[in-house]
Amino acid sequence: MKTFIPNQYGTIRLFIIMMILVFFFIVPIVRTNAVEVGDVIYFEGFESANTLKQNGDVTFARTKDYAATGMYSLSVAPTAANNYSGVALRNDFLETPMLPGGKYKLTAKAFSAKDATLGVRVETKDSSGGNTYGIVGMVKAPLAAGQWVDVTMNFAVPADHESVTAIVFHNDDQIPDLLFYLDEVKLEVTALPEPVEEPELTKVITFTFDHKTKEENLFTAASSSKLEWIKAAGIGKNDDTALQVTHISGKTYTSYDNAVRLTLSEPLPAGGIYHISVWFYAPTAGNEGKDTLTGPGVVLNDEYALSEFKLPSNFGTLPLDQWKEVNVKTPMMQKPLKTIDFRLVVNDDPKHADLWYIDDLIISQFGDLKEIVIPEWDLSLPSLTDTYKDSFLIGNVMSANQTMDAELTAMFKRHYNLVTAENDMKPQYLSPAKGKYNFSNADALINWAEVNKIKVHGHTLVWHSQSAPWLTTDTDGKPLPRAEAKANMKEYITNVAGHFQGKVISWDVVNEAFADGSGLPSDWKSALRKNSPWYLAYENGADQSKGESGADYIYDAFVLTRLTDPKATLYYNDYNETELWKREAMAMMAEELNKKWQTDKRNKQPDRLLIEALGMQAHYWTANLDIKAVDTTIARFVKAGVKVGITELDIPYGSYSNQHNKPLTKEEELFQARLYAQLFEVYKKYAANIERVTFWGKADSQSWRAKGSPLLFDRAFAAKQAFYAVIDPESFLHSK
Ligand SMILES: [Ca+2]
Ligand SMILES: [Ca+2]
Repeated sequence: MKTFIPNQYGTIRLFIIMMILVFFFIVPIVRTNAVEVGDVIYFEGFESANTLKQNGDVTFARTKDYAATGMYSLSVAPTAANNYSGVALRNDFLETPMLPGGKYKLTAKAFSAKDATLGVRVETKDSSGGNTYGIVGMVKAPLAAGQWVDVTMNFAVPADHESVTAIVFHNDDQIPDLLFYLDEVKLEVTALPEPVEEPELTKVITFTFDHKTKEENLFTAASSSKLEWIKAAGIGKNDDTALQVTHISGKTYTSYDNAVRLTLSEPLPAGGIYHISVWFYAPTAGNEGKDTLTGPGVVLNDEYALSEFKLPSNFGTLPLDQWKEVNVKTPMMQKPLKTIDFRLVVNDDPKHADLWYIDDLIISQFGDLKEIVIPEWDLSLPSLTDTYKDSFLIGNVMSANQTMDAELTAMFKRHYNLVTAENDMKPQYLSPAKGKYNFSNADALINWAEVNKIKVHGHTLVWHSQSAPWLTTDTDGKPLPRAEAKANMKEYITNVAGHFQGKVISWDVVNEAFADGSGLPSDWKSALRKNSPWYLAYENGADQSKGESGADYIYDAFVLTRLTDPKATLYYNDYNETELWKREAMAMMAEELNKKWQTDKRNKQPDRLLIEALGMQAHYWTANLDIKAVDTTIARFVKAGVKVGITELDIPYGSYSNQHNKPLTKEEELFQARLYAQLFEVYKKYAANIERVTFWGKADSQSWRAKGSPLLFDRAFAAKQAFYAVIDPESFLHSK
């Protein structure tokens, strides 16, 4: 409903000016909460700001290079390493969010200087809280070189879905060096959800901070603050009591350190959605010299790493000397709600109050509890590492923030004796800028591995993707001169491989150096990814008369790593490794560089290879996994004299061009399991040559290719047929 409400406090003069505006320029309107069909709930032309958010690995900025209208558009350069990177219109940043049961029309103008395709998809949480990617809406827009193209997507959000997460503009076809521009992004309501009765709020718990003896065991502060139950006239929101929080001078402002935690005497059950209302207050006195205070907000169950448990998603600010309400709805809790932390969101002193109060906390439950399956690892299953203890190591990925999960840790120790950091050891995280190294996440993971007697594989040192520009590129985005890139590589590898020396058993020294090609190369160098920033920098100043080329970075990377950490096994790692041209290129490279190393003066171990192992990423698809090609590839690598590692194994259902979106049927699960069994038959045959088999993910729900259900364990963490296929491939194939 659109209503015109003149400013009742305005003067007559202001009213006249407003009337002129009404007639000649704009109609000032006050929008009520109600939305109508035809309302535009989002518009971005990038003229004064950008409100689209990062999604995955992407560089994006407002630019004057091109514009569909006005002066500005948004340039977006996503990685080609995955199909989801790009920019997102996040629903939680919309003042009027998209709702289940609603229908919407997205329009945008898109541009690319080269022919390309642009993926646009809707991401939601379905009725059980699982993520969906593109099921609700998906278009693939062809972008003709040099033209602004209209992109339109009409979609309906199913009424049974829990929520809408985002609309994402992404590099669906994983086009290398994709650079596209967006302008005039608009989201319109085309149908409203059927009105639903708001479920009843059941009042669960209230605190007014007038019962110190009852409350002081429930509310605690960590090391940075102290708490006091204050009783003074008018101090509370509606009464004379409030909980006072004082920052202890000199202590950090980091996360929980500076929060107040409520530990519920009885956790609120899983399957519920809860409403939390609480009031915050910060007085001027005690907060002198501060910047604008950021927040406040709450964090559920100590989950500081998960954005969905940090509420509200838009924190805003806390004005001094005014009570401010935080009024949030939790997601459907998959685990019981045990703790709620109250805090000002930022970790830096100027934006965080030193003296603040909370009062009138009310926690209620929305509607009835839903029955949910709480995923649980079954530790009575046969162990993967025990099964393969005489054959090879069995690995999986972890991230630093997962190491706090005791149940996950127990499961990991049971099935895996090797860990690869899914992200924490990638160059962009370890060294975002020259001279800057950040080892804290990686060290947390490595300490966890050490405590649990799990070996660590280092991933990865030299890669064209997810690496900070300082290594290879100048501030104008041009390749550095060869000598400078060489010096940077030396600095990086010496620092990083030096830091982890003795803590990793092996390194992916160079990752994915080959292009996406075809046809047998006569020379492996001709098959390299020529637009890799490392290749370009090494080419910049290469003396061709001495046989130098961009390809030389590979040999340098291996030699530098060997000299820095002589004990580590050195891998070259790549995907599509079973394609004939690529396996040949990989093998030829290993053969040539290993031969070169034999006569290198720096080589103190004449019997040892430089590239000791070739990593087969093994990111397969059920529709076209060719078991024979896997066998042939391993045989070819063995012939090259190197060891083999299966480094990132997963087999989502379907194919790259026909991706699966639904849970697997019994037949589909069996089909996938047979492929796992056949693969492991091959791996066992070559056990003497295979160092390790690493899976890329633990449960289907946690996979980077989750929608194809690619792993051994399902969303409830239950063992799938594929697990039993891996445990005993021969019997499995015989019986099924
Ligand atoms: Ca514009
Ligand atoms: Ca009170």
